[in-house]
Amino acid sequence: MFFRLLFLLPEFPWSTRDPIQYPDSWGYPGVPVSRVVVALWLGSMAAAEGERKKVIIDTDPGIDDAMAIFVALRSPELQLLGLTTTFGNVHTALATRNALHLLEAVGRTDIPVAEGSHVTIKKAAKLRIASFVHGADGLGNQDFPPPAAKPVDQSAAAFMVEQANLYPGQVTVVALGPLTNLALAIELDPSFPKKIGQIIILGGAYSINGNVNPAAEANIFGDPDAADMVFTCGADILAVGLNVTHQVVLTGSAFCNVTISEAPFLHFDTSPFVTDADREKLEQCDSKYARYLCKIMGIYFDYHKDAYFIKGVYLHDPTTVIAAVNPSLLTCTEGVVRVQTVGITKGLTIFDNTKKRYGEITAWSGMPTVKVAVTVDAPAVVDLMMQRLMTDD
Ligand SMILES: [Ca+2]
Repeated sequence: MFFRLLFLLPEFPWSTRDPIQYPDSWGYPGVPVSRVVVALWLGSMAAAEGERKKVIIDTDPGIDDAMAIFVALRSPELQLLGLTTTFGNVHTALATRNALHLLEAVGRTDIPVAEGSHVTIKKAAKLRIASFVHGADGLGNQDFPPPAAKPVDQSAAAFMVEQANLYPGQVTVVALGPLTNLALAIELDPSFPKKIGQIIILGGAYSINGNVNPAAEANIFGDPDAADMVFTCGADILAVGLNVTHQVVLTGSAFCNVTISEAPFLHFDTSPFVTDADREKLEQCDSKYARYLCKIMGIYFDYHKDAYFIKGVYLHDPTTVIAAVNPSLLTCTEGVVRVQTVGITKGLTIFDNTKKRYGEITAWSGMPTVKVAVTVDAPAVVDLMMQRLMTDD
């Protein structure tokens, strides 16, 4: 069928002089090569378009959110359907403003932004805001002017449900903040978990300490009830936790080899840390993405130096987007994740590998399994991010 359609294509003038034709043995004699080349090119373009992963990024920008959004915009593997906003690093209204601003800063106002919930799934308004990590404005205290664009007239949850219905089984939500909007999408449409293609969550700390306190990772801590709903909803879920993202470091100076002694609270092998000066490379290149990020990154480096004693920054959010761009850079295990919603361990993610039959029914028994990332090719993730950010469109 494909080759039959080639006869419908016009012939190039230069090829009519001496058209090269496929031999009869191909079964479709008489098709000029130039037509085949054009057809294959058109076919590959259509295939590339068809194969691009449709992605919604749920985000609370956030310096590493900005990096992650830029990586997504610069990745031909992804088609960014929209940004949805949530509280976390900043309040939701500021997250929306920052999302619109980031798209404006790199000329991508064609991407819609849908504002998410201002409160947790249980309507709590006492939110944890990380101004000490990302600055009071969430973007390195740069006092950027307000964006001209406005969010769409639709909630984040409604946008997610709409896109999942438009493209059943094809949409990936990359969740880079607390999981309230996803939980609201499940409440809005109980069939959402079956209609969404995949949910990739930056959230949890599996067998290591958290980053809010020893128990909890920030995004899960932000709305543990929503997180427990999402983890047990039955969707195809990949969780990328601190055990993985703490291995992926953007280095800060030419002399920033990180050693175990410099990072006493890290419970894993630090050998994957790259030693090149990634920040300097970004500063020296002229892409608009790199220029923007270098403006806002300072406070993020300061925080990591104070909190973790490292001269680099963890690439939490970019690693999670790259899990959508190239899933082969991570390996994962599968089991049931439940979230502690109260007490001193509020926000703790507990993974059951389902290998043991417990003597009694537990809160994990019979629950849907999710994938949890366990290893990452950290240098490859950093390289991919740098490659995407150091060039322009
Ligand atoms: Ca984030």
